[in-house]
Amino acid sequence: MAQNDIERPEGTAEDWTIPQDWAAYTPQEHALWDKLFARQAQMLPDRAVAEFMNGLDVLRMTRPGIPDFDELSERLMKLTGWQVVAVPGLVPDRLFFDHLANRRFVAGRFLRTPDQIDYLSEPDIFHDVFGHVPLLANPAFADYMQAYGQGGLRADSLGAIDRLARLYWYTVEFGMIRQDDNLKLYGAGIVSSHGESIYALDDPSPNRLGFDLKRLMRTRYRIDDYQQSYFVIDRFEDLLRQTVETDFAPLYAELDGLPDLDTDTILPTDRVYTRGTQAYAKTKKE
Ligand code: HBI
Ligand code: FE
Repeated sequence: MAQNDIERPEGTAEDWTIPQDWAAYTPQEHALWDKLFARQAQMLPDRAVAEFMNGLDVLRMTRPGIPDFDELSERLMKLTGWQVVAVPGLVPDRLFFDHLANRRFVAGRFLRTPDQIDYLSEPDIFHDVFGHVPLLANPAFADYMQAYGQGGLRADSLGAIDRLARLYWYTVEFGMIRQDDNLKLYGAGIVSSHGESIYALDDPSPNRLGFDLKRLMRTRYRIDDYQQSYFVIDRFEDLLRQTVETDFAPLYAELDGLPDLDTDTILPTDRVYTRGTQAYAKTKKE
């Protein structure tokens, strides 16, 4: 989803960052973070990619309470040169890419309320920090995120942000990976969601297809419900290498001549891990 038409809120810096103001979190908010954390930490060890679990550990995110961005940044800086900075909410695309290109991950500082435990329309601190930050401790993934930011700045000048956003969606947000012959989760949108962490791996509904950069940039996505297709990579290094080595400008031009693909389409050329029944999506249609 392109975010270009939003105005900078009062009290934010030129780059839209704000202080996290860690001391302002209430005991109730820390307790809600702990509850969300415990629920995911219990289920993810068998489901999430080993690098994600390792990130929680090396960043000391397993300690109770909402993490302090300064502490996270200090640890990340030593490991991969990344920082975590607070923003009030969604920021314009160009700025988002610019932060990534400079190894700054922008994170919401607000926490969902108890009645929004399972559904949110804007990324909160649990999604952004629990979901995204652990993998920034992994060198290949950390480099991929920076390369994505640099690619975003170029895509912006080529009018191709919507295409590139699909790459982010199907990797950083909803990506799956093959590890020791099993499918594992790494996308932040999945691992920060209790329901989707189960659905993405166990449910017979969604397609699970091999990652293919060009194919994926033709594929629409759903922002309002569980995904109908997930794309599976073999290793983070592949993602990084393809993103760095591919010249996106001719690719965008080529894609302009091809039709978009629906969220549930399977092509004859797809590497199919699971042919989904789409039963879940069908229950949502009147
Ligand atoms: N802003 N805070 C925030 N978080 C995001 O994930 C985000 C954003 N702005 C734009 C954006 N994502 C996407 O539209 C880009 O990936 C294209
Ligand atoms: Fe996200």
